[in-house]
Amino acid sequence: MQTEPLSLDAIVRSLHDIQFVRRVEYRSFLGSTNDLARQLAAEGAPEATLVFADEQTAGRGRLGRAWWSPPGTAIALSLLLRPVLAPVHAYRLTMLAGVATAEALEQVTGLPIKCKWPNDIVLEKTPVAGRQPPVFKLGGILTETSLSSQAFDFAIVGIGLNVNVDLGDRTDLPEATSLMQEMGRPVDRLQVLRAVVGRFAARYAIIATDERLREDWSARLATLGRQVVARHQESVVAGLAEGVDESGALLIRADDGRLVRVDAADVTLRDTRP
Ligand code: BT5
Repeated sequence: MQTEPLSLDAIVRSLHDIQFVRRVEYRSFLGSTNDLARQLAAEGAPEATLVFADEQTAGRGRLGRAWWSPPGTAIALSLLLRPVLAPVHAYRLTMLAGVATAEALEQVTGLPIKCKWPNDIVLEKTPVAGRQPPVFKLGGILTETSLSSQAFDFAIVGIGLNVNVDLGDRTDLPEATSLMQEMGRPVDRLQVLRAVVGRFAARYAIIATDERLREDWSARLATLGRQVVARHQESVVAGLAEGVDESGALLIRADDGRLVRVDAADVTLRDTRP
């Protein structure tokens, strides 16, 4: 397994021709890159400050869930942004990060990378006869925002990716995979980082006007056109995932014909075998 730590120098060098990044903060380990980015935002750090950690000891997912980023093998990064965007469009940041990351991973590995509503980066594998194709999680996105008087004060887009992570011992994460596991060899983390930041920068430059963003994201959503179950707290909606609206909500055609708009939930593919 490749567990080489990176360094500030190596990261800065690999991003040298991507004009977007204005400051890089590298830590060999820290709690959560999103937390450090938030602290830097409060101290006035500029837009496009990149925080990168070789290991996170308290990486976070949504709803206070834990995100595992073991040393020297994963990507854990946060981008501090100060978007000129109406807060109602905040979800565009997660869509953008999803599309950019999927495009970047596909470019580096040639694997067919998909997104999974609302914030996952996944690999879809060949279906077993008669069953929905299995979806394996390669990474996740955690977008956090701070608003003041109807505008963004700042936003933080956190991206966690299993690049060379060995999930062999994590039997509690049966639907997780890594690029190394799928490629059968380690993948250069700097190459992945460079591709992700490059794709993100290109799309972020036009975030307010990018009319293809929702379309490109929808086209990559593993769950669309499939029978799904969306669960959030006590509520369960089952049906056909028909699309996503402008605000990123999932539109599910329930079994009784109603179109239900789902804002926040965990979605699983529904097993429709008799
Ligand atoms: C996510 O949450 O998928 C968002 C993860 C974002 C992580 C990045 S790393 C950089 C930045 N700093 C942070 O502190 N966070 C961001 P969610 O959809 O809630 O999924 C969390 C669930 O994924 C967990 O409850 C586990 O089941 C599973 N999980 C945890 N670690 C995993 C891993 N390394 N690979 C695959 N699945 C994992």
